[in-house]
Amino acid sequence: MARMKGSELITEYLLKNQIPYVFGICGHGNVGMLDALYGARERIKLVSPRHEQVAAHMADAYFRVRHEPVATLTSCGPGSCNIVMPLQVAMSDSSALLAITANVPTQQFNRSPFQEINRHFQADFPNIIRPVVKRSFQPTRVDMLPLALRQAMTAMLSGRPGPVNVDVPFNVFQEEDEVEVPPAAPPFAGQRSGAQPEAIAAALDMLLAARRPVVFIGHGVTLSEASRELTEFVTRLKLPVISSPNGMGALDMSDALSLGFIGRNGAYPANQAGRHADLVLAIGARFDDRSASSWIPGYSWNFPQSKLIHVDVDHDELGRNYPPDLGLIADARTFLRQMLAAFDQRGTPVAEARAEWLTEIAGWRNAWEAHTRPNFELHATPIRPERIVADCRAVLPDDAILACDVGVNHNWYMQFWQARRPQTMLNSWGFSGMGFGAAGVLGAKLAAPERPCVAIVGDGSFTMVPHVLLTAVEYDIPVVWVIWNNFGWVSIRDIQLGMFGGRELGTMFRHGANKEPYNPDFAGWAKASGVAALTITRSQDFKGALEHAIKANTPFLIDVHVDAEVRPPATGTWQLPPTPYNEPAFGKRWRPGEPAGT
Ligand SMILES: Cc1ncc(C[n+]2csc(CCOP(=O)(O)OP(=O)(O)O)c2C)c(N)n1
Ligand SMILES: [Mg+2]
Repeated sequence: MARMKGSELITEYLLKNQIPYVFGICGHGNVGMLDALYGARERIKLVSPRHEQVAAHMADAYFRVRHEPVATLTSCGPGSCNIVMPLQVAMSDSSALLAITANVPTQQFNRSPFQEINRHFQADFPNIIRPVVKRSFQPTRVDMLPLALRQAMTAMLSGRPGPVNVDVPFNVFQEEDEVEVPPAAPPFAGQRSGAQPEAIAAALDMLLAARRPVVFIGHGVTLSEASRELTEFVTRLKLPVISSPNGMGALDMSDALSLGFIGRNGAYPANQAGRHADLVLAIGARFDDRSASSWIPGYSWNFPQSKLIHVDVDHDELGRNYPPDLGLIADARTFLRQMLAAFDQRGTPVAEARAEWLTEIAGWRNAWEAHTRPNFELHATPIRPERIVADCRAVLPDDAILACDVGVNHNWYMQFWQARRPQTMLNSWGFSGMGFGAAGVLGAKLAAPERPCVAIVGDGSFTMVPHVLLTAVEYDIPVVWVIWNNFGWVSIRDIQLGMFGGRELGTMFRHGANKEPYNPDFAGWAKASGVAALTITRSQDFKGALEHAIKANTPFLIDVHVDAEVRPPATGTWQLPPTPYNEPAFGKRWRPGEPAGT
């Protein structure tokens, strides 16, 4: 036991869990915590961006890259309300961060002091944040902190990870008590669950009997760090692999067995294999609407004609969208190890049984390549989207990290990016919070300082968090932002064109009597902030600019003017009932034999 302030105890507990950073913004509510961080400033670093949203996206991205958590710190009231959206981004994609929020002093609860949320209950911030975190704690005395901190850290990192909140009243930071720093939480993925042996045997029976099997991997495989086991398993059993965005790279996507992403903006071979499979083995994937063509049979999947084995650590995901024929509650890596061991014991050869299916898939792949590849070679003004994706792949090393933002720009990367390694492509998939990529790239770079970190950000998304420029300069974080500048919220404009007969309103940026396209001079804006910048209007110039930006090793923005009228080919669908989906106008579904390009 030692006598210490609540804020000192929190700081010591962060350090005990080897948390190197707090991303946070000051306010009168958390100055006590800042004071303790000042005392420990040689051991833990505060990074203070210009908006709380950015702090939480940074923490989320940091975890996705390292699988080690950091904390955020926000003040009472508005400051903490600003992290609701990014917390749900983390929650939807199972990413961990410890959100320390400040509250008003307990002595003033219910008196409606400055910034108290109290119309229904005292110091009610936990009620605001409750749906967007795994758990919220509100210790109201210093002697309640050790238990709350230990439980918070454990809840955040165990099972399916996610954000957790500790809401601390002002006085609890400041008051002292005789307390002990609790033991560190078990490290992330230190405790793993396996499947029942009988279920493993049954899964293997089904896989070996299948004629057209396919594996569908999601973030669960990435989180479980099962890349090696997955690669060995699918290579030995000759299983083609479809990936959700956050599963990308768990199997090197240049591998012949990798079919890419599925759904409206998936790759044709993935949708073809998904809808023609007789057995789908889904591991750590949840069949959300965008990777299941809104669950309409025959587009991406064909359940119940196809059999389903579904493996997940979270029982809530089994059967949410498709009832599995065999459900296994297990950690992905443990499951794969169990399957490999069981396969070794059986010694059944699979090569011939798979030949026909793999040949069929190769045909779909060839048709898709023949359709799409020519556009990757084209130079055009304004720049064709494929060109940006191709040049990024050509320039970036395999371990570079791509922080993707939201919008049609993201659809192109979903469809065509080849992630070579796990945890190198960060996506706000489940919640699609604009600003995730632009802000997250800062957290990614702090997590992997030696690797190039590039954000692909729409012009609309970037203008939601333009102050990220200042944080990169203040903390010397050499990231690259590629602004995918199409002068509008084009993904939403395309919905208006496709589903509402072209009644475009509030989706393009314009000014003046002639309604000319409008955006700020992004490069000028960056330079005014101390960030190096280039504007690219000719596709010939982009590759060199990106190479230059990465070599420069300084915060860098490249404003790239991209053609808003070239749409990614649809190979599945995405529907919003009851609005009719006008296929020809909005993402025409491509079938082989149709001409290249749009
Ligand atoms: C915070 C937030 N607000 C609104 C949306 C809805 N939304 C999804 S995509 C999009 C437009 C994105 O525009 P931009 O970043 O320019 O990308 P583009 O589609 O033009 O490539 C909007 C407004 C969202 N996902 N997140
Ligand atoms: Mg845009």
